[in-house]
Formats: sequence, C-alpha cells, structure tokens
Amino acid sequence: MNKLKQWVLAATRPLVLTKRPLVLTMGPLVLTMGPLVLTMGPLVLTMVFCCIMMQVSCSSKDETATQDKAYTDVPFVILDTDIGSSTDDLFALEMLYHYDEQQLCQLLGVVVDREGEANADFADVMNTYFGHPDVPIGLVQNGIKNPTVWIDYAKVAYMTEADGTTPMFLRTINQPGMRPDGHQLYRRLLAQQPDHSVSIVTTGFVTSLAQLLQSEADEYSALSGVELVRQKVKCIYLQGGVFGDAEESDFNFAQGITFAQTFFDLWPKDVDMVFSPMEVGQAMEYTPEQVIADVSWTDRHPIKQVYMTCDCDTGQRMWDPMCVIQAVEGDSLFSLSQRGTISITPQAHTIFTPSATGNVRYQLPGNAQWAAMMLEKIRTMNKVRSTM
Ligand SMILES: [Ca+2]
Repeated sequence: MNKLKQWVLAATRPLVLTKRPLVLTMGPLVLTMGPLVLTMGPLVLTMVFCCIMMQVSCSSKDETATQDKAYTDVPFVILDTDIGSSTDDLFALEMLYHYDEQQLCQLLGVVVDREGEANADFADVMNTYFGHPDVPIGLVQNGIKNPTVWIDYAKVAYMTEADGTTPMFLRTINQPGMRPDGHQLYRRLLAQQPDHSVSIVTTGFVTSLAQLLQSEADEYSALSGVELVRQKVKCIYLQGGVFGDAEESDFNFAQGITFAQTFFDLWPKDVDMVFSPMEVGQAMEYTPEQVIADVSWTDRHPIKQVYMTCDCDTGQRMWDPMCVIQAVEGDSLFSLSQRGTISITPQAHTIFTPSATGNVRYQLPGNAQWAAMMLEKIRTMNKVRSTM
C-alpha cells in the first residue's frame, strides 16, 4: 500500500509542484499566450513561438517568485549536509520536512556536500518519500576526497523488494549527473530570495559554502558569492566548533581544512553565525531500538531501513538536529554564548574571541531535562506517520 501510494506521488509530481506560488503563475501566463499565438498564422511559427514563450515563462518564474514572496519571518532554510555517514543528518532533514508542513519554515533546498551520486540519491529518496520531491538537491563537485564514513547507509537508496528488481524507495531524479553543483544551487536559491531572509543550516563539511564564497557573478546574480551571502543570508547555523578551554580539532572542519579556512576567511563578518558544538547534541542519544520502535507502522521507511540494514550503534548522537531546531524555532530554547569573532587554525582548532559586536555565538550544553525535551522533539517528528 505504501509503495502504491509512492507510485501515485511520482505520477502526480507536477501537481505537487503547483503548491509553489512561482509555478502557479506559469499556467495562466502560458495559457493566455495561447489565443494570441494562434492568430499568428503558420503552425510551425506558432509552435516555435510557444516554445520560446514557455522558455521565457520558465526563466522568468524565479523573478516572479521573488516579487510575490513576502518575507514574514518564517525562515527560508537551506540544509547543507554530509548525508551518507552519520544518521543525525537524516533526522535533521526529516524535521525540516515536518517544520515546512507546519509552515514554521520553508525548505528551499538541500546541498549534499559529501561527494558521490549515492549520497544525493539518498537525499532524493528522503525528499520523495516524505512528499517533498520539488525540493532541489545540489551535489558538491571537487569536494573532499574519501572522507570518513561512519555508517555506510547510502546503499539503502538502492534496496529492492524481495523480487530483486522492484525498488524499495522511489526517487524523483533517476539519471546520474542531473543535479546542479552544490555552490551553483546556493547561488540560484539565494538570488531568488528576499534580502536577509535565508537561514543556512550546515551539518557537514563547508565545501560548497567555500565554493559559494569564492564564486563570481553568473546567470543567477550579478553579485559575488560573498556579496550574495551578505545580502540574502540572515544567519548560518553550523554543527561544529570546539570552544572553551579544549584545544581539539573540529571533526567536520578537519576533514577539509583548506575548504574550512576559505570559508572562515571569506564569510562576511556582519552575517550571524551560530555554532552547535558536539557536546550539545552529545546529550541526545536516540538508540537504534528506539528509532525502529518509533516507526512501528511500516518497514518501508528510509530512516528505519537504515537502522534495520546497518549497524547504527556506533556512538551516534543527535548533533545535527540541534542546528535545525534553533534555525526554525529560534534562540529561546537555547543557552547561547556571548558574542564574539571566530577564526580557524591549520589544525582545525576554532578560536573564539569575545566581542560585543561580533557575529558569532555558540550553543551551550543544557541540563538533563532540556536534553530530554530536545530528544522528544526529534522522536515526535520521527513518529509522524507518512501519508505516502
Ligand atoms: Ca552531519
């Protein structure tokens, strides 16, 4: 039954797209051109003109969306994830779908910053399964080569039913190489949004972000990457950073220190950053037994299948959702450091310097009661029974 409904979703995907205002504007535009075009004479000319107008209509939809979209403080979120290794990225993404459905945010897109089509395909499985096939996915190119993989779960995207041929999970894009480069997707999405409206949540590497900041004017925007970020981004939430007295490398940044140094050097010093260091999410343990039990109504669930297929008892904690929760629900749920500035050493040590005018804050660990409340938020989202 679940599978049947997924097929129905795939068949009706254009209808799902119509929930986006920018697409709604296309229909009338094209339709109203029809009679006008038909008066022009030869059929061939008509068809050519129709094609041109459809192209114009498509290329202008982004500008129309920008004009129509009133920013009302509901965060427009881009998730930048190293999906395909730790499973907390999956819960971060799942939560964003549900926050989007509750109209607490609008999920603009997903940037996969771990190289490999399989990782992007898994993000696609998530989008498709959870009813958000229209959320665009970008995939980093020229990123970090062979980073650590803690739990090799991307293969679950290609699992089949018992017959060995029927895919267990559907995807929206089935051709390899069809997804935009991660930093190009950033440029396209940012250029379309109102100023200072976008919250970036990065729960992996900062490869695509470094490439974005190094980018120059293109077909999406006349602004450089740095200026585009300064104009469009409200805040970036990052899982990472080591603060306090500890002198340790940050894992995510150490995996690609050159990218991290570029990112820290170029990120505009007047655009807010909030870090969620590892010890904050470390307090939330969502055990494999709990994950599987919380999705008791089906086995055809991508996160549950990961936990059924792979050994996820690896010390996995709910680090990444801490960034999502703050990005969507705001600062009031968190204890935050004072403001300051940040830099990174070649050893991937993050250096925080207090400053009342700084753009950087970081989350502080909460008590056991707070951690239990946060874990409950994650579990509640994961218990939502999919309508697919
Ligand atoms: Ca991650």
